[in-house]
Amino acid sequence: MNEKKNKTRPKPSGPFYFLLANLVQYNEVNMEEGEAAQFSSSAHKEDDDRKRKQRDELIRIPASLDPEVLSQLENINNRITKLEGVLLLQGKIQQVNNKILATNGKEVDFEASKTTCKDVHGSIATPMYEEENNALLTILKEFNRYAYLGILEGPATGEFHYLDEYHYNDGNHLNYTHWRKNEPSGKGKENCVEMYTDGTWNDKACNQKRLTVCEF
Ligand SMILES: [Ca+2]
Repeated sequence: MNEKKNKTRPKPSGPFYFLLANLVQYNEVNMEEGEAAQFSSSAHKEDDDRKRKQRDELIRIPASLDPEVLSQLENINNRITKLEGVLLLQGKIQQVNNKILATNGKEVDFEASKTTCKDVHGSIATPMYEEENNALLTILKEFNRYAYLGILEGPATGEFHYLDEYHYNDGNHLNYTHWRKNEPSGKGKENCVEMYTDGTWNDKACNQKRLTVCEF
């Protein structure tokens, strides 16, 4: 077992932050378009600099200060919290740190798992801390199945890295591992990583059927 010390927490993620980011972007784009239209109707070129400055100032106003946007966000947040409560109550999701873990209950190979998660704007479960490993373990125990993790071997044999850039931390080195004794053992022939139903990890060929668990 090799557990390195945690370095940084993952960035905020999940449905609420996704919606927040989109709303902020939407509001800024609207302001930009409105101002741009105003510019095109202006015949006074000498005012351009002043108007551009005003425009820049307008764009810098955070959308989060708009009472209507704030009200919408609060409403969305309340509804998401209620939905999360229902899903937690039914044991459909695991919530840990800023992540939500969920499975569709299906067993497919690594590439298919990766695609399934990406299609729903998530990624394969990638435990970066012990508590995240435990949350995933809860799902695996419930289904009594192993699952692939969002970790791959390479480029060097015996070196493992996170699948996508969202998990990169200090380069792409793993900041947490939970290998079973004598693993990884594939010597370059087992490029994927699976979690057993005791929470330990094993490097494994990527073509096995494993439970798809995504994180959001
Ligand atoms: Ca192995």
